[in-house]
Amino acid sequence: MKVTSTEFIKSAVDPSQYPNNLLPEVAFVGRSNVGKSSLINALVNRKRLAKTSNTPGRTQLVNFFVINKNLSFVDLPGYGYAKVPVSVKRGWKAMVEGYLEGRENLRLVVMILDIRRDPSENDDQLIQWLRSNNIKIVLVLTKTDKFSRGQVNISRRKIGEHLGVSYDELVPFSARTRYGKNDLWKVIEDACYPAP
Ligand SMILES: Nc1nc2c(ncn2[C@@H]2O[C@H](COP(=O)(O)OP(=O)(O)O)[C@@H](O)[C@H]2O)c(=O)[nH]1
Ligand SMILES: [Mg+2]
Repeated sequence: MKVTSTEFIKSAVDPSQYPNNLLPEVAFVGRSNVGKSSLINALVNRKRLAKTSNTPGRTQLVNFFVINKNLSFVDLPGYGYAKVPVSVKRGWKAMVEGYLEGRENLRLVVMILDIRRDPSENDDQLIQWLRSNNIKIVLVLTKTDKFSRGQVNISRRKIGEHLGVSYDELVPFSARTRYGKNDLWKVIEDACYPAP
Protein backbone atom coordinates (compact mmCIF):
# COMPACT_ATOMS: atom_id res chain seq x y z
CA MET A 1 0.00 0.00 0.00
CA LYS A 2 1.33 3.39 -0.95
CA VAL A 3 0.44 5.80 1.84
CA THR A 4 -0.30 9.26 0.49
CA SER A 5 -2.11 10.80 3.45
CA THR A 6 -2.48 10.24 7.18
CA GLU A 7 -4.79 12.14 9.46
CA PHE A 8 -5.35 12.01 13.21
CA ILE A 9 -9.11 12.16 13.73
CA LYS A 10 -9.67 12.08 17.49
CA SER A 11 -9.17 10.40 20.86
CA ALA A 12 -12.21 8.85 22.46
CA VAL A 13 -13.04 7.40 25.87
CA ASP A 14 -16.44 5.97 25.01
CA PRO A 15 -18.45 4.90 21.96
CA SER A 16 -20.51 8.08 21.81
CA GLN A 17 -17.28 9.84 20.80
CA TYR A 18 -16.21 7.41 18.06
CA PRO A 19 -16.13 8.85 14.56
CA ASN A 20 -19.04 7.66 12.46
CA ASN A 21 -17.33 7.66 9.08
CA LEU A 22 -17.50 3.82 9.13
CA LEU A 23 -14.56 3.26 6.81
CA PRO A 24 -13.04 -0.24 6.88
CA GLU A 25 -11.22 -0.26 10.21
CA VAL A 26 -8.12 -1.97 11.60
CA ALA A 27 -7.42 -1.94 15.34
CA PHE A 28 -3.95 -2.34 16.86
CA VAL A 29 -3.56 -3.88 20.28
CA GLY A 30 -0.79 -5.23 22.51
CA ARG A 31 0.98 -5.08 25.82
CA SER A 32 2.32 -1.66 26.82
CA ASN A 33 5.73 -0.94 25.36
CA VAL A 34 5.54 -3.84 22.90
CA GLY A 35 6.14 -1.45 19.98
CA LYS A 36 2.56 -0.71 18.87
CA SER A 37 3.04 2.99 18.16
CA SER A 38 6.31 2.28 16.34
CA LEU A 39 4.59 -0.35 14.21
CA ILE A 40 1.78 2.01 13.20
CA ASN A 41 4.28 4.75 12.35
CA ALA A 42 6.39 2.32 10.31
CA LEU A 43 3.35 1.13 8.36
CA VAL A 44 2.38 4.65 7.33
CA ASN A 45 5.91 6.07 6.98
CA ARG A 46 5.43 8.74 9.63
CA LYS A 47 7.73 9.52 12.54
CA ARG A 48 5.05 10.20 15.11
CA LEU A 49 1.52 9.79 13.90
CA ALA A 50 1.02 7.43 16.83
CA LYS A 51 3.07 8.74 19.72
CA THR A 52 5.90 6.56 20.92
CA SER A 53 6.91 6.83 24.52
CA ASN A 54 9.04 5.20 27.15
CA THR A 55 6.49 5.62 29.93
CA PRO A 56 4.06 2.81 29.20
CA GLY A 57 0.56 2.42 30.57
CA ARG A 58 -0.42 6.07 30.49
CA THR A 59 -2.68 6.28 27.47
CA GLN A 60 -6.17 5.05 28.17
CA LEU A 61 -7.73 6.46 25.05
CA VAL A 62 -8.93 4.99 21.77
CA ASN A 63 -7.17 6.97 19.02
CA PHE A 64 -8.58 7.13 15.50
CA PHE A 65 -6.64 7.85 12.30
CA VAL A 66 -7.59 7.89 8.62
CA ILE A 67 -5.12 6.62 6.02
CA ASN A 68 -5.42 7.63 2.36
CA LYS A 69 -8.90 8.97 3.14
CA ASN A 70 -10.33 5.46 2.86
CA LEU A 71 -9.00 3.32 5.69
CA SER A 72 -9.37 3.77 9.44
CA PHE A 73 -6.67 2.81 11.96
CA VAL A 74 -7.39 2.57 15.66
CA ASP A 75 -4.70 2.62 18.32
CA LEU A 76 -6.14 0.87 21.38
CA PRO A 77 -4.61 1.40 24.84
CA GLY A 78 -1.85 -1.04 25.84
CA TYR A 79 -2.36 -3.50 28.65
CA GLY A 80 -0.42 -5.47 31.22
CA TYR A 81 1.64 -2.70 32.70
CA ALA A 82 2.28 -3.84 36.28
CA LYS A 83 2.29 -0.44 37.93
CA VAL A 84 -1.17 0.53 36.73
CA PRO A 85 -3.80 0.46 39.53
CA VAL A 86 -6.57 -2.16 39.40
CA SER A 87 -9.18 0.53 38.69
CA VAL A 88 -7.27 1.51 35.54
CA LYS A 89 -7.01 -2.15 34.47
CA ARG A 90 -10.79 -2.50 34.80
CA GLY A 91 -11.20 0.69 32.82
CA TRP A 92 -8.99 -0.75 30.10
CA LYS A 93 -11.09 -3.91 29.81
CA ALA A 94 -14.35 -2.00 29.61
CA MET A 95 -12.95 0.45 27.07
CA VAL A 96 -11.29 -2.09 24.79
CA GLU A 97 -14.01 -4.73 24.94
CA GLY A 98 -16.62 -2.01 24.45
CA TYR A 99 -14.83 -0.93 21.30
CA LEU A 100 -14.20 -4.45 19.95
CA GLU A 101 -17.71 -5.72 20.62
CA GLY A 102 -19.59 -2.84 19.13
CA ARG A 103 -17.61 -1.66 16.15
CA GLU A 104 -19.45 -2.81 13.04
CA ASN A 105 -16.84 -1.55 10.54
CA LEU A 106 -13.99 -3.40 12.32
CA ARG A 107 -12.35 -5.72 9.77
CA LEU A 108 -9.17 -6.85 11.53
CA VAL A 109 -7.34 -6.72 14.83
CA VAL A 110 -3.55 -6.54 14.57
CA MET A 111 -2.24 -8.03 17.78
CA ILE A 112 1.38 -7.22 18.48
CA LEU A 113 3.75 -9.47 20.40
CA ASP A 114 7.48 -9.16 21.14
CA ILE A 115 9.35 -11.90 19.26
CA ARG A 116 11.74 -12.20 22.23
CA ARG A 117 9.08 -12.95 24.84
CA ASP A 118 6.62 -15.71 25.64
CA PRO A 119 3.06 -14.43 25.24
CA SER A 120 1.69 -13.25 28.59
CA GLU A 121 -1.51 -14.38 30.26
CA ASN A 122 -3.08 -11.10 29.12
CA ASP A 123 -2.06 -11.84 25.52
CA ASP A 124 -3.57 -15.33 25.78
CA GLN A 125 -6.81 -14.05 27.29
CA LEU A 126 -7.25 -11.38 24.65
CA ILE A 127 -6.65 -13.85 21.81
CA GLN A 128 -9.21 -16.27 23.30
CA TRP A 129 -11.68 -13.42 23.72
CA LEU A 130 -11.22 -12.24 20.12
CA ARG A 131 -11.63 -15.77 18.81
CA SER A 132 -14.78 -16.38 20.83
CA ASN A 133 -16.20 -13.14 19.43
CA ASN A 134 -15.31 -14.19 15.86
CA ILE A 135 -13.09 -11.17 15.31
CA LYS A 136 -10.44 -11.64 12.65
CA ILE A 137 -6.90 -11.30 13.99
CA VAL A 138 -3.35 -11.26 12.71
CA LEU A 139 -0.50 -11.84 15.13
CA VAL A 140 2.60 -9.74 14.52
CA LEU A 141 5.93 -10.61 16.14
CA THR A 142 7.83 -7.37 16.34
CA LYS A 143 11.41 -6.34 17.22
CA THR A 144 12.87 -9.07 14.98
CA ASP A 145 15.92 -6.81 14.49
CA LYS A 146 16.99 -7.88 17.99
CA PHE A 147 17.34 -11.47 16.78
CA SER A 148 19.27 -13.42 14.18
CA ARG A 149 17.24 -15.04 11.42
CA GLY A 150 17.66 -18.43 13.10
CA GLN A 151 16.37 -17.07 16.40
CA VAL A 152 13.40 -15.49 14.61
CA ASN A 153 12.38 -18.87 13.16
CA ILE A 154 12.78 -20.70 16.45
CA SER A 155 10.79 -18.12 18.36
CA ARG A 156 8.09 -17.92 15.69
CA ARG A 157 7.58 -21.67 15.93
CA LYS A 158 7.57 -21.64 19.73
CA ILE A 159 5.09 -18.76 20.02
CA GLY A 160 2.89 -20.44 17.39
CA GLU A 161 2.79 -23.63 19.45
CA HIS A 162 2.09 -21.72 22.63
CA LEU A 163 -0.86 -19.90 21.06
CA GLY A 164 -2.11 -22.79 18.94
CA VAL A 165 -1.68 -20.95 15.65
CA SER A 166 0.23 -22.03 12.58
CA TYR A 167 3.62 -20.60 11.63
CA ASP A 168 1.97 -18.84 8.67
CA GLU A 169 -0.47 -16.95 10.87
CA LEU A 170 2.40 -15.07 12.51
CA VAL A 171 3.96 -12.10 10.75
CA PRO A 172 7.54 -11.28 11.81
CA PHE A 173 8.11 -7.53 11.81
CA SER A 174 10.56 -4.81 12.73
CA ALA A 175 9.71 -1.13 13.04
CA ARG A 176 13.41 -0.38 12.96
CA THR A 177 14.27 -2.14 9.67
CA ARG A 178 10.68 -2.21 8.22
CA TYR A 179 11.03 -5.98 7.84
CA GLY A 180 7.60 -7.57 7.29
CA LYS A 181 5.91 -4.30 6.37
CA ASN A 182 4.67 -5.47 2.96
CA ASP A 183 3.44 -8.77 4.39
CA LEU A 184 1.43 -6.96 7.04
CA TRP A 185 -0.04 -4.51 4.53
CA LYS A 186 -1.11 -7.48 2.40
CA VAL A 187 -3.03 -8.97 5.36
CA ILE A 188 -4.63 -5.58 6.08
CA GLU A 189 -5.66 -5.01 2.46
CA ASP A 190 -7.08 -8.53 2.13
CA ALA A 191 -9.19 -7.98 5.25
CA CYS A 192 -10.36 -4.48 4.35
CA TYR A 193 -10.82 -4.78 0.60
CA PRO A 194 -11.73 -8.42 -0.04
CA ALA A 195 -11.82 -9.48 -3.69
CA PRO A 196 -15.46 -9.40 -4.89
N1 LIG B 1 14.74 -2.65 18.31
C1 LIG B 1 13.47 -2.29 18.17
N2 LIG B 1 12.88 -1.49 19.08
C2 LIG B 1 11.59 -1.16 18.91
C3 LIG B 1 10.82 -1.65 17.81
N3 LIG B 1 9.58 -1.17 17.93
C4 LIG B 1 9.55 -0.40 19.05
N4 LIG B 1 10.76 -0.39 19.65
C5 LIG B 1 11.12 0.33 20.89
O1 LIG B 1 10.29 -0.15 21.94
C6 LIG B 1 9.90 0.92 22.81
C7 LIG B 1 8.39 1.02 22.89
O2 LIG B 1 7.89 1.37 21.62
P1 LIG B 1 6.43 2.01 21.43
O3 LIG B 1 6.18 2.02 19.98
O4 LIG B 1 6.31 3.30 22.16
O5 LIG B 1 5.54 0.92 22.16
P2 LIG B 1 3.98 0.95 22.57
O6 LIG B 1 3.93 1.29 24.04
O7 LIG B 1 3.52 -0.45 22.35
O8 LIG B 1 3.28 1.94 21.69
C8 LIG B 1 10.56 2.19 22.25
O9 LIG B 1 11.76 2.40 22.95
C9 LIG B 1 10.83 1.82 20.78
O10 LIG B 1 11.92 2.50 20.22
C10 LIG B 1 11.49 -2.51 16.85
O11 LIG B 1 10.92 -3.00 15.87
N5 LIG B 1 12.80 -2.79 17.09
MG1 LIG C 1 2.16 3.59 22.22
